[in-house]
Amino acid sequence: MLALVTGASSGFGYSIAKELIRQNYKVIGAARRADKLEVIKNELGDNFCALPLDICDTSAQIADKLNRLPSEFAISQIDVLVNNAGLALGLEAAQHAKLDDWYTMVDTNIKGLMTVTSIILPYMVDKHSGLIINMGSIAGTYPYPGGNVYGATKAFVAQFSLNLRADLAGTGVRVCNIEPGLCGGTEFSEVRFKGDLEKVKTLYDNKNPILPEDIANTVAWVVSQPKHININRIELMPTSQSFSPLKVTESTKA
Ligand code: NDP
Ligand code: 8X3
Repeated sequence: MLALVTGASSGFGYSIAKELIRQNYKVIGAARRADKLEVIKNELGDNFCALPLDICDTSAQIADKLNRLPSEFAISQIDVLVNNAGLALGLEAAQHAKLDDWYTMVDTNIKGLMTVTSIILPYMVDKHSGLIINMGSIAGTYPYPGGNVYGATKAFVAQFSLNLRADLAGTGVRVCNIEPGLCGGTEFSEVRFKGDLEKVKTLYDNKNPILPEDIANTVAWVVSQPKHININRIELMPTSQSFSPLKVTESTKA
């Protein structure tokens, strides 16, 4: 069995690659940082193929890299695509957010995911088999202050996953959207807070968040389901996370 995991250089992607290899998969691990992927290859061995790749590149550039992989990692043979690469930038209210950050989130979480999917999908349809696992987020379902474009990109991922299912009816290709809440042990918040480690620490301290291994276990469970079962979506939170009341402010005078 062969899997392509995007965002494999850290966090969930690394743990997912490790778990799938433990389950006898071969894994193509894609991310921008070649040095990180090389360290992971040294750890995980020959069943891991490091693929330095920016999912924001053009479809032709990405397809070209994927087509040059060694035959045992041929894209025509990919059984599982884990569209995990993604990021949040900033937690400011929309009126204070940076437009460039918004564009980067859209380019990565939406357009990059679409590009990789569009390259791999025809091969899966041709062999009447395949599983696409998208990494959504609770931010795609529940609004929160500062979640603006990040949450909107994950709402796209959730609806794209369901619409893919509609299009793929009868093809044997399955699609699942995993929607985690607060997860620690990744670079996610360091990226979101642009290196402000104090903010990162405050967010996770004493929260007992989900860990990358938990997400890897979730992926392992999804891939272990028999082919006649499609897990449409999975939403998971740490027990320490739940919901706030709706906010009501005093009305403003014009
Ligand atoms: P990390 O920052 O640890 O991992 C993100 C991964 O995406 C890295 O491997 C990074 O590698 C890769 N990546 C980012 N941009 C690109 C790009 N343009 N091309 C290729 N790879 C890219 O965060 P997580 O592991 O936490 O996040 C993984 C996914 O899970 C994301 O989609 C995130 O939105 C989602 N998620 C995270 C949650 C959390 O609380 N941590 C909760 C819910 C969902 P590199 O920099 O080397 O390119
Ligand atoms: C990341 C989870 O709650 O920080 O997608 O948006 S959250």
